[in-house]
Amino acid sequence: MDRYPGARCDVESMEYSYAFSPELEQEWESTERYATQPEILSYINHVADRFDLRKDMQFSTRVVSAHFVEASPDVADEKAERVPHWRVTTDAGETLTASFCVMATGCLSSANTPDFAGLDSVAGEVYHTSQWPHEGVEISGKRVGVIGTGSSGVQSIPLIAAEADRLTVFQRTPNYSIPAQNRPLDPETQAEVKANYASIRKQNRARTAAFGINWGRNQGETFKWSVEERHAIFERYWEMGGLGFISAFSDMLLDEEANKEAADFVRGKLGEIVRDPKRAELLSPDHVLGCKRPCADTQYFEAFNRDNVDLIDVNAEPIERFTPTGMICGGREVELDCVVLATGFDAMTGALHAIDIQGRAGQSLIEKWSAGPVTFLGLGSSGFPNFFTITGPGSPSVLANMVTAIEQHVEWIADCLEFMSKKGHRLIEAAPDAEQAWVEHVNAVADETLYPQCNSWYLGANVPGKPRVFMPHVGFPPYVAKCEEVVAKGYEGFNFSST
Ligand code: NA7
Repeated sequence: MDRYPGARCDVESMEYSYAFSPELEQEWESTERYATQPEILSYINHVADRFDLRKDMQFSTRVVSAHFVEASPDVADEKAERVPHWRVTTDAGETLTASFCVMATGCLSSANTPDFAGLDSVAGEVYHTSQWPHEGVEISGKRVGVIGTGSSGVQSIPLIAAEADRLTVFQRTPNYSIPAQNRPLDPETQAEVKANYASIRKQNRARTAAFGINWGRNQGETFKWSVEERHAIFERYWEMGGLGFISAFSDMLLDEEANKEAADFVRGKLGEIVRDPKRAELLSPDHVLGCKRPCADTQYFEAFNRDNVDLIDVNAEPIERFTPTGMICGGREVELDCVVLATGFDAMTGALHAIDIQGRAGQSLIEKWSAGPVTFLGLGSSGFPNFFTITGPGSPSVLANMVTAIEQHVEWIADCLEFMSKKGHRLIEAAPDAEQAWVEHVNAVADETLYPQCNSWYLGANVPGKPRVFMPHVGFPPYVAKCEEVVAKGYEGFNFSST
C-alpha cells in the first residue's frame, strides 16, 4: 500500500468505502473529503476486526506458485490426483491445495523500478513511493531527488519540498493536476450522506466510473456553450476540485477539440500559479487530458515557486547513471542524499506475473498473456479453470471506484460458487471464443475514446517491453449489465466441466 508523504485517495472518502454493510456505513467516521493513507488503513483494519476476518487470513506470506493439477485418468495409480485442484506454494515452503484460486493481487501493487545504471551504488537512501518505510523517512536537511510526476510524485512533492533542504524533481512527462480542494468533512455533510447512502450508491453505480455523485450531471457537449460559458463551467469544476474536472463536459474524453479546450484551461491555471514562465512551460503537459490518469493535488504547482525546488526535464537532460553521491544527468552531477522513485507500477498484470501461475497442461499465464492479457470479463481466462481475477484486466478496475469494482467482482464470484455448488459443477472456465471477443470489445470501446492516445500505464506503455494493449474496460454500468446478462444466460461464455 502506498505510504509516501501525502498519500491520499483521489476518490472522496465517503464514496471510497464498502457498501456491503449498512451498519459499517453508519458507524465509520471519515475525517476529510479525501482520506489519507493512514485513515484508509484504519478503515481496512476496522473492517477486518468488525467482521472477524483475521482468523481466515495468513499474513506475511508470499505466494510463489499456483499450479492447476488436472485429474489423472489413471485411477489405478495410487498417486493419481483424482480431483482437479490448485496447488499453491508459498515462500515459507508450504504447499496448500484449493478447489478455487481467487487472485486479489491488486492492479497497482507491483512496483515499477526502472533499470537505472548505478542505482545500487547510491550511498544515501533510495525509496520507491509504494515501498515507503513504515517508520517514515527523515527528510529535513537532506538533498532529495524525486523521479516521476504521476499521482505519487504530485502528492509527495509539496510535502517533501517543505521539509527538504533541496528538492530536485526529475520529470519525464509533465502531468495534468487539478487541485483536490481537500477539506475536513463537516458533521452535517457526513450525516446527510449517511442518511442517503443506499440512494447515493445506486446513483454512483449508474455513473461511468461508479463515483462522483457530487459532480452532478455533466454539462453536455463542450461546443454547445459559448467561450465565456465554457470558461465559467471549467472554473466551477476547478473550484469543485479533483477528478470531477474531467467530467465537466460529456465529450472531453471523446473529442480532441473538446479535450484541448479543457487542457488549455488547465495549462492556463498552471501558468497563473507558477511564477517563472520557463518553469511553467516545462510543467505544462501537451498530451490528451485524462488519457494518463490526471492527478488531484494539494499545492503541487505552488511547490515549484519555492527557492529550494529544482526541476529537471529528463528528456533534455537524460538520467545517465546514479553514483554514490547522487546522479549524473545531462552530463552534470546532482548530489542527492535521498532518492525517491515515484515511478509507478507494472499495472494490472505485474502482480499476477510475479507468481508462477500455470493452468491446464502446465501452460503459464505469462506465456498465455505474452501478447497482452486475455480474459473474459476480466474474471477468468481459458485454460485456467476455477481461477478468478478480482478487478482483472478487461474489467473496469482502475477506471472505476476500486472499492465498488472489487465488491461487484466479489459478489459475482460468490454467486457463481453458490451456483456451481447447487448444480454440482466442479470446474468453470472461460470459453476461448468468448474471451477473444471480449478482448476485442474492450479495445473497441477504448478506441471510441481518447484513452489510447498516450503512453499510459492503462496501456502498459510505462514498462519497457510490455505489450501495448488497453487493459481496463471503459464504463462501469455497461460492464455490470454484461456480467448480469452472462449469469442470466446460464454463465454464457464460461464452460462447466468435471475434469
Ligand atoms: P504513474 O502515474 O505511473 O507515474 C510514474 C511517473 O514516473 C511518471 O511521471 C513516469 O513518467 C515516471 N517514470 C517512470 N519511469 C521513468 C523513467 N525510467 N525515467 C523517468 N521517469 C519515469 O505512477 P504513480 O505511482 O504516480 O501513480 C499510479 C496510480 O496510483 C495513480 O494513477 C493513482 O491511480 C494511484 P511517464 O509519464 O511514464 O513519462
